[in-house]
Amino acid sequence: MKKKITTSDLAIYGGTPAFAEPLHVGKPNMGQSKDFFARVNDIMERRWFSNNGRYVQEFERELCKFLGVKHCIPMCNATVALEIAIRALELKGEVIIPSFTFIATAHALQWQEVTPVFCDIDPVTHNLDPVCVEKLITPRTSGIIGVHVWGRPCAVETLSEIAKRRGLKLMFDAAHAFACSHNGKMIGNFGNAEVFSFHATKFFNTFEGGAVATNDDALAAKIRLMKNFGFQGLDNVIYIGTNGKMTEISAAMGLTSLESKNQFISVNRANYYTYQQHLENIPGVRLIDYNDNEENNYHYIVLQLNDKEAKISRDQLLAILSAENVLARRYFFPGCHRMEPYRSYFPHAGLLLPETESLTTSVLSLPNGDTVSKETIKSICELIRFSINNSDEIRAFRLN
Ligand code: T4K
Repeated sequence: MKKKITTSDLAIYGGTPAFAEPLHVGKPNMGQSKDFFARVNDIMERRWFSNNGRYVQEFERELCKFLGVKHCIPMCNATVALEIAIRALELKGEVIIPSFTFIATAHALQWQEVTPVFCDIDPVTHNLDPVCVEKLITPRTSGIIGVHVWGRPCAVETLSEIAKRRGLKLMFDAAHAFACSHNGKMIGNFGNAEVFSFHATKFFNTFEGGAVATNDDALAAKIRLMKNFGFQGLDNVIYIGTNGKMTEISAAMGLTSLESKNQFISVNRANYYTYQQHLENIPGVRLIDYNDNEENNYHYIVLQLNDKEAKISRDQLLAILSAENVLARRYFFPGCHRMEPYRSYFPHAGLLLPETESLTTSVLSLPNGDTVSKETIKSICELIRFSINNSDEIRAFRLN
């Protein structure tokens, strides 16, 4: 990064961007490519590419071992995995979910004509607020899907108690939470089922991929059939099914990624603390916390901005950083309830979602992973510090 000295050096005013190349949030983590290519060569030689091949089976065994769960069924992506789990659990009518999530959580329900009912979140954990959940239960409610946002576990026990007492199914969208734990138990073991994403942008990837984890044998058997068109045996279809299968190449990537997961975590963790250190004492800026007594993947570096204290809005900061080639992301702006078709179906949903509305305008995800050096982090933090310390001048210059 070149030295930024004055406001007029900022790229929003025509200065050269601080970074020559874009710094992306979500740049994939990669294990050892030689181990991956060895597996790929084997796949090519044996000409077995899909349909529960050797690598997918091995991947499933390794996942189960790591998570301490009975079943962790690999799939082509988490969205299809969610759809299959929702169908296998026979969710119908209404299902309560947070609006503060990636749109896939809502779409997986709506795609099957189940209505997502958007619930507000706890401003501290960013996860479903159980008090709001309880208020939204109606005779049409069949389940709750909590999302472990940023890999930080939902209020698992309270949600389980509510689900049990009200006769509801409980699922978790654990797309962010691979390699995270709750009360010493790995995520993947809670509710009726949990769904991981192994998308390229996730902590742990199989290019595209996902999995449904469950300790329920009957549910797992049903999910296995549903992800393979409903086939039981060669010529016998017993359920409506779809194609949710993971390819052998993806499983090869998964096995390779698994071998490096501790390395991914230690890099992410070190980066997280470097950000913490360099963002200290900037007015209105804090990073989300992780509970160091649990397993975390530290994949998400989430800055929360108090615009009154910082005297600059989240979107102004985003514009400044983007111009410098720091491509931070506003996950999950504007919230599912403000996206179609939900904003047309429920135009007033925001009135019941004050914490969601506030959070979607105050958080910013920053780059992480092994392509982000300590020096880069320091420079990103300096840009943030400079922007906030000089917010009056910057605003007067151009931003509104
Ligand atoms: N539930 C939750 C809570 C989720 O967050 C997600 C996915 C799902 C369910 C569904 O999981 P999957 O069906 O995808 O397995 C990205 C991802 O595509 C999506 O998987 C993820 N959540 C979401 C949070 O982020 P976009 O629309 O932001 O993607 P895009 O193309 O803007 O890329 C994100 C960033 O990553 C960019 O800065 C570029 C960078 N990138 C991306 C790819 C694919 C790379 O550097 N390399 C790459 O290969 O959705």
